[in-house]
Amino acid sequence: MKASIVLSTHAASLTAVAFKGDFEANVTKIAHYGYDGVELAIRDPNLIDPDALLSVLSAHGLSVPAIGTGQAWGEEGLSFTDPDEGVREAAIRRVCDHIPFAARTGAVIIIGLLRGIVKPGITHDQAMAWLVEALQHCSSAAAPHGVRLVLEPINRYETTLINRIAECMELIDVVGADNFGLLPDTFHMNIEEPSIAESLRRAGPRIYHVHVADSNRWYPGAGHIDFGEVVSTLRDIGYGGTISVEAMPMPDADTCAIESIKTLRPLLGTKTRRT
Ligand code: LER
Ligand code: MN
Repeated sequence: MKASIVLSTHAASLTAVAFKGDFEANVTKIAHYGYDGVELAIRDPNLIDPDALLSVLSAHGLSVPAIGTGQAWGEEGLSFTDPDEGVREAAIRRVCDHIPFAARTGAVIIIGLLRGIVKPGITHDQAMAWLVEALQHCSSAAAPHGVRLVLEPINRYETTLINRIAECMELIDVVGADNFGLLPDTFHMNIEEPSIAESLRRAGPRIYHVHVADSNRWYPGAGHIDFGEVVSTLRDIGYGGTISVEAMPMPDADTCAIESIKTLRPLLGTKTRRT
């Protein structure tokens, strides 16, 4: 298993992103702290220069295991479940626009807050039907490029759609695409799941990416989640992907990154050198 940390390519209002702003300076620090990769939070892929980003990343030997899309919801209000058809279509287009860079980097595309919420006047069934339609569309568009998508169960205080792993597993069955899986986030799981280990076991091979933060959304080690159990459970179920730190920059971004890797590295094993 590898370790990454979330880095936004632009200034962002998302609170659980430790690094934003000067891309090269942040990448340099993250590599120096001992991470294998960076999860890139990208509001709009049309605003990035993929060649420039990749040249900085490869100079520092960092991979891109995942692309986060939530800023399109946070900053622009795009979602798969908005009552306005134009907004739903724009959200689908936005996800499809991420496919070329995801194909180049091998990143999974994360559907977190971009799924939306059940808006007033809309039934839960209607929102779910729009969600399934959007996920089927995006998964089919991504499949020929070898790109995978993941939906992240998010706690009840942030969305009314898919809070728990079990709900996401049902959704995965309904969507019916091999390149569509699940992203568990320990912060959300600590709120919603009776047992984090048991829910990870239930999700098994459909886990394509993992987010970690402690119970207080600070760095792993700052709260009461048992990361030894999280990592050993992931190992037991054969997870060989990346564990990505998505935590608040508390007490500051650098301490968050340093403390996170201090907790995770002994659990994950030595950093594998990229050649
Ligand atoms: C996104 O990965 C997430 O976990 C949400 O809570 C956004 O903050
Ligand atoms: Mn998350």
